[in-house]
Amino acid sequence: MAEKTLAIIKPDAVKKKLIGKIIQKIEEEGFKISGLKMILLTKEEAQGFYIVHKDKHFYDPLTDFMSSGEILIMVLERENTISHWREVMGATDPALAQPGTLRQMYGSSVERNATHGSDSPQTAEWEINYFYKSEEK
Ligand code: IDP
Ligand code: MG
Repeated sequence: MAEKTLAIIKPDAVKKKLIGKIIQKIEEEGFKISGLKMILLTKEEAQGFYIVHKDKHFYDPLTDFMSSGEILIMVLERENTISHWREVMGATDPALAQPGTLRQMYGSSVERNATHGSDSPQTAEWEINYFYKSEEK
């Protein structure tokens, strides 16, 4: 079974009408999109999703941002899904991301960096379960 990752198009990129360009890149990179939905997180849901960062200085503004507008949630699959998606996104800070990466092209700050990707198989499983609970799965 192919490795899965959770990918998110964040509120900044949705507002900038970048959904089409980002999904085009996802398909060109050989990912299969095996789940996709648009949702608006509550502050509490954003806090739950980013609970690993609860002690970081950016937790409160980050969870405000992530609940500030609709986001597109996707489950992606291919070979080396997790590492390849993180490569396609680029570094967390768009200013440090390689040319041609999604965050370099579409991010505007370390917080508003257009996309999310899981960082390990364990995290991917937890994150996918967070958004695709029980009967929906
Ligand atoms: P990642 O998204 O590249 O895995 P993480 O360190 O897991 O990066 O951070 C989660 C998210 O928190 C980032 O994508 C970004 O939106 C935000 N973030 C990370 N570091 C900072 C920071 O120093 N200032 C503001 N926001 C940050
Ligand atoms: Mg992370």
